[in-house]
Amino acid sequence: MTNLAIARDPTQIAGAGSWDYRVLDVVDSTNTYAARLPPWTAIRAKTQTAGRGRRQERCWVSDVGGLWLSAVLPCPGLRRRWEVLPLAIGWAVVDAVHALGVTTVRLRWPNDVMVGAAKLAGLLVERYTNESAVVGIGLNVFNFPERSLPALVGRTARLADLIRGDYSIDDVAAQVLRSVRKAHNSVLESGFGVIAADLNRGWEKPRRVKITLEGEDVSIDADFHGIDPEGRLRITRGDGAAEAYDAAQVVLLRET
Ligand code: BT5
Repeated sequence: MTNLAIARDPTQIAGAGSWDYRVLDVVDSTNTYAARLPPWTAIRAKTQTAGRGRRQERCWVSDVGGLWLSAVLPCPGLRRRWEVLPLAIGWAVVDAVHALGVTTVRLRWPNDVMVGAAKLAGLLVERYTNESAVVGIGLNVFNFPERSLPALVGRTARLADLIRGDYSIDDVAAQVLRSVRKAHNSVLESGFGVIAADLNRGWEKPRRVKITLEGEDVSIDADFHGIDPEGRLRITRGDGAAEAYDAAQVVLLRET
């Protein structure tokens, strides 16, 4: 376990790059709350009553002690440019957790932040307007999600078990917001190339996966080969034929 010593300076959040950062006690979903707020606003709730996952039927357990954060980002220019944002934010959260001292953190396509086979964080990126996107980040810190949802036993990780030291949820938020700004800058300045290359370098490839595609009942066995320049999942099946899918086409990806 890493020991963490973060400076306790309250301007740390400003140091993350002039975010308008607000902490609320309870909301239904920080993403819903942030939907009409201007870019560079970040909302953290101590708890959410209806935290949302990436699909309608999936909920996000948001008990006290976790980081439930939504950040509004400007998305100037072509809409297509920003379709890679969910992956770029996944990269950012891994970058932040890595900077906090957890070297084993990794991204499972498209945007589950994992330590081993346990989920540390999940992301929900939504576009409500042409000009901006809401980036929702749920990261387990001091909370116990499996106490609220026993089905999660053995399947979640939390920072408190990975890094020791005197730090707060706001300290973690500051680091995450810093990395989110870094990822946003990278997409703005050079498109997705830099982050895509970094992600592909970090992934173990090929890796056996089981995939359920939208509209199909049976899952397929495949080899994972990372992402293409648009961020789509690259796989091959038994016959060796290469295929690519975007995140909306894949209901479930399991590592086997
Ligand atoms: C996600 O969906 O992983 C996206 C989670 C995004 C949550 C943030 S919190 C701030 C913002 N406001 C919101 O309302 N949402 C965002 P998905 O890939 O569909 O995974 C959902 C699945 O993760 C659930 O079905 C559970 O199996 C599992 N899960 C739920 N709560 C969890 C938790 N606290 N830690 C780890 N896994 C969890």
